[in-house]
Amino acid sequence: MDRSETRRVKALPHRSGFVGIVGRPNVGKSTILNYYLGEKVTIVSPRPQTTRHRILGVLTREHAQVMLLDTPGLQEPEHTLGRYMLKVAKGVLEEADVVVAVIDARVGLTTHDTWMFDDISRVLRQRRGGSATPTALLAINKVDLVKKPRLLPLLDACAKLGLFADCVPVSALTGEQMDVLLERIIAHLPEGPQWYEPRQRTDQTTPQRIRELIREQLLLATRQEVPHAVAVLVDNIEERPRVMAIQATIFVERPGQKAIVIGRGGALLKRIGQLARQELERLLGRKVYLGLWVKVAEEWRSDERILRQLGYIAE
Ligand SMILES: Nc1nc2c(ncn2[C@@H]2O[C@H](COP(=O)(O)OP(=O)(O)OP(=O)(O)O)[C@@H](O)[C@H]2O)c(=O)[nH]1
Ligand SMILES: [Mg+2]
Repeated sequence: MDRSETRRVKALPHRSGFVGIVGRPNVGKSTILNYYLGEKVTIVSPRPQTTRHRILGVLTREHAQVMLLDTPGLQEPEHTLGRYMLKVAKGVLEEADVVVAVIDARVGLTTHDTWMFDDISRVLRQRRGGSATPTALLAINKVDLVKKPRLLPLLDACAKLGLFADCVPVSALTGEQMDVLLERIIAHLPEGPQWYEPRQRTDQTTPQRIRELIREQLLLATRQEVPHAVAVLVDNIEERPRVMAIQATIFVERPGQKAIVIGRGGALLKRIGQLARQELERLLGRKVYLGLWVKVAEEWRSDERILRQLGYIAE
């Protein structure tokens, strides 16, 4: 290595750390993670409260490893599942090196956003006493949906909050300014080693990814309260010579919801199964047979035993 090369390497230290993506439901947190990973690591839907877990997406670059953490949308919990989701999101604030708060450019700043900022500000203040110095960035997402003149006052208001090191208007759908956001994220990460093998993109197990892809199709195919009342459990995965056979149970809370999910003559469940199978074949890179059952588990969202069985509460 000659001298100029040594200088270049020194000028670019390797950075790594956890980046918590937080925000109200539906602002596009999961879309941001998927954009950077270039694949569907976490599911996305137009329904609020799509994400229910903390989901890791590892982005490996030459001089940085960014461990992106997708979180459930921040909102007042209405049941045990909601309390678990809030705990997960707040837990990420406690451990992230960089917090990316996301708001929806179309909606602007809401009271809920302000509550979230208060939470972020409190946690960061507490943590700044310690050895780590977390930084907060703001992503104003969905700018493809707003006209520039509307964006400027919002950007100004966000900058005036004094909480964020940078406020970046982005579109996770079109990719606009996403490189700028990533560059800002990396700039605020501490120096550190590569923690994950570059090949490892997420910490989710295959059954967890399967379950989420099936749930995604249920969210896309149903309306009103049904998407929120749905959970999926993978019962069995069997490697057969030409096909991977997957059996899964869909949980709903009421018999009426079961009827909706099944549809007239089983039509909706069949369609959900077909679309989920295509997603699973893409994920697993092989032919899939998917067997789906629908089961009513009354008020499962408030039932700790079922929540544990579904993996929403750690054992
Ligand atoms: N037009 C537009 N739509 C977007 C953008 N980012 C996300 N969306 C859409 O917004 C909806 C919600 O996206 P998600 O990524 O699931 O939002 P989330 O914040 O993860 O939502 P929860 O998991 O429910 O908290 C989906 O329909 C996305 O396609 C964007 O930049 N532009
Ligand atoms: Mg999400």
